[in-house]
Amino acid sequence: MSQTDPEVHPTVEDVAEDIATMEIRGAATIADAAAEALAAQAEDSDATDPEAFRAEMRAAARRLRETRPTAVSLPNSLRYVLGAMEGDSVEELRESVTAGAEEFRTELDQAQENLGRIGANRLRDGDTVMTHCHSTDALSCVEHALEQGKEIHAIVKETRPRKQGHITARWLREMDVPVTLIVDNAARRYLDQTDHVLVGADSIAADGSVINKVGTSGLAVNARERGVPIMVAAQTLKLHPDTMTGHTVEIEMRDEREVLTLDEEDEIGDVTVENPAFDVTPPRYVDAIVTERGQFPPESIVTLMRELFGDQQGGEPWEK
Ligand code: RUB
Repeated sequence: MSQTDPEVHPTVEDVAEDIATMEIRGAATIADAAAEALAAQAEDSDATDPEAFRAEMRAAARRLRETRPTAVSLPNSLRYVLGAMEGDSVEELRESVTAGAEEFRTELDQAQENLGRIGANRLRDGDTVMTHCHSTDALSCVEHALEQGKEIHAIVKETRPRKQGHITARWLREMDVPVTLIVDNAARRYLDQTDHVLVGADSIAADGSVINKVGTSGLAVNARERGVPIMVAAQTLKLHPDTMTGHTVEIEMRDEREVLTLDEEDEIGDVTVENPAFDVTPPRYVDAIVTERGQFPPESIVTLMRELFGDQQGGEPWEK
């Protein structure tokens, strides 16, 4: 935060902290929480003039933006809500922000539902899906397949180092899906029993590359070699507009202590630990990107991006 930045609301501070520490995690959930935090900032602001109010909103968005760099759903959410901000008085501005946040959150839920219905059509009765990490978009496809009366089985990768596979296993069990939990290294062996690899995405680049939890790219390469189709469930909120103009997606590097505790390091000796949270799966390893607007071969996702973002250029609303 710069010297001149106004104070941000405690809710924004708490949400930012929870996103950074992964209490709130997963691209869609992060986007939803960020929109809600902006609404809290607007509702409780005691700014008396419109410019002070706008400055507060920008400071709140900046604070949320700096938490995690890879999931584009976060800046897309902030852009949506700040883009809705309009009016001449504080009251008008406040109302436009809270209405924008509510609309965003409703659309997000709706998109996930619609995507789930489309993705479910790819799954047949009796299919086994292999999952990596925990994706609410991916699980929406399973949920809708079950609603269509299909029986689905799941092989769930543990997903080191944070073990988000446990969250996926819990959600699937709540849906009564039979779950086999495996360590990440066992994935190739179990691809023989898998009908679809089903993952989510944090960002999708204009060339159709999929940025998702580290390990996704290795899984996709192995799946392709075994002839297992790879399906990415990603609502259009995951499309990264900056990649249309040549920017790359920053891969978050997380704390080494997620991989190696101090005690473990004492035993091993001094080692360098690298802990990238995400990786990039090239489009040639992806069979379909399933969005709420239909399913796309990865190479054609750019047409959808042009339609959605047009020639969108220039700085972000929180950078003004
Ligand atoms: C989460 C992750 C998920 C995507 C999609 O990583 O890689 O696959 O965010 O999730 P982390 P969703 O646990 O590091 O946040 O479909 O819920 O948006």
